[in-house]
Amino acid sequence: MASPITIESVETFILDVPTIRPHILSVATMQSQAMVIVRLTCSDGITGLGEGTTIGGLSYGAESPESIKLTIDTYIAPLLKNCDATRPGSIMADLRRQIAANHFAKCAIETALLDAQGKRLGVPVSELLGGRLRDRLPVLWTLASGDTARDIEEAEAMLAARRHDAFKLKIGKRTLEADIAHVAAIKKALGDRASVRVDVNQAWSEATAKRGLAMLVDAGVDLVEQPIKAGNLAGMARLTAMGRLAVMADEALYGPDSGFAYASAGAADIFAIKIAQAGGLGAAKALAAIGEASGLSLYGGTMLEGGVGTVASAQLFATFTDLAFGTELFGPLLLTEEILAEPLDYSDCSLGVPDGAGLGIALNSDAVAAFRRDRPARTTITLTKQANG
Ligand code: MUC
Ligand code: MG
Repeated sequence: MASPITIESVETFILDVPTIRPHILSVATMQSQAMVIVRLTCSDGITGLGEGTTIGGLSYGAESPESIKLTIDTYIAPLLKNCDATRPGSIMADLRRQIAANHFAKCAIETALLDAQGKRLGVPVSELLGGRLRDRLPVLWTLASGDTARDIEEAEAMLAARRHDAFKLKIGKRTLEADIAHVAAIKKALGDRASVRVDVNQAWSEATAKRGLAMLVDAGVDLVEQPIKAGNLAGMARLTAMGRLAVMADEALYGPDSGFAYASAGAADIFAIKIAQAGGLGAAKALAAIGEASGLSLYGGTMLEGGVGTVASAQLFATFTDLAFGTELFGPLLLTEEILAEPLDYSDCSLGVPDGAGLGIALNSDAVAAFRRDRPARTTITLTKQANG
């Protein structure tokens, strides 16, 4: 019998890459993004890449870049020793049994396992997940500079370049009146040329949300994302039942169980599917199935991952039947540096899903070396001017 293919090494490192402008959410202002990259090397010489990325350190969720790396190095990597690398499903089932929560870390590992297995079999990851139904995904852009005029200018440039024709606005940090004025001005400027949506990132009380939803409808907004606390399922159900504006659940959906609870309670019209928040690609696929079976619409979400996590998400979203609200897989475009060897294909308001084996991507080693948090410190030599005479 041939000896099994095992995982020989698990390398993790954090990349810190600046954003092209401050990205302002109700929970954090991002000036850079920290991405945990995982590289598995298997005994057949095949490598797999994965990414675990969150937003704003610990301000968005329970895992930070540092904790994702620590979880993988200290707890997951030892469990991968001697595992059969050709069976990603079985490895993930074992990890779920032995490690509670830590969804982002698990997602990074599952992505790397699937990348390696896809390369081994010569098929894209989408084909390991049931098979893709499309080769391109609609992609919106988030306007989050915090300045109305700048956001309109940014949106006009995107429309002119046909890079995006749908925009998500981050609100909830200012007063309701100030937020609505901001949203209404942007929608008025863009008119029917663009779909405008808002994401409150849980910042409103239910009472504010009730007023806010009516005002957003009047402003011409198409949907509201996670207006109130994710834990307030009954409140989300009441807002959804108002039927004024489509309500999307995001932070609430950390896996199939929460999806089932939300769907059964009628607590959303749309599910934002995020591979990391859900606990990996398999868990995200199950979450999407629950949404679809419940008659909800799907939306492809992001944690503003870089190229690796974005492509992993795209490989899964390409298998969805319904993607009525498109995706927000623009993460790499928010960063000043390209960390992939080949930039992704963003054109015609959409992203091309790579069709090479595995994820179909490789890292740009120079960019990785330059942006690794653990790169050797640069030496600054200070020359002191000698006093004359
Ligand atoms: C979120 O809550 O949706 C996704 C796009 C963006 O601008 O922020 C994220 C997080
Ligand atoms: Mg959101």
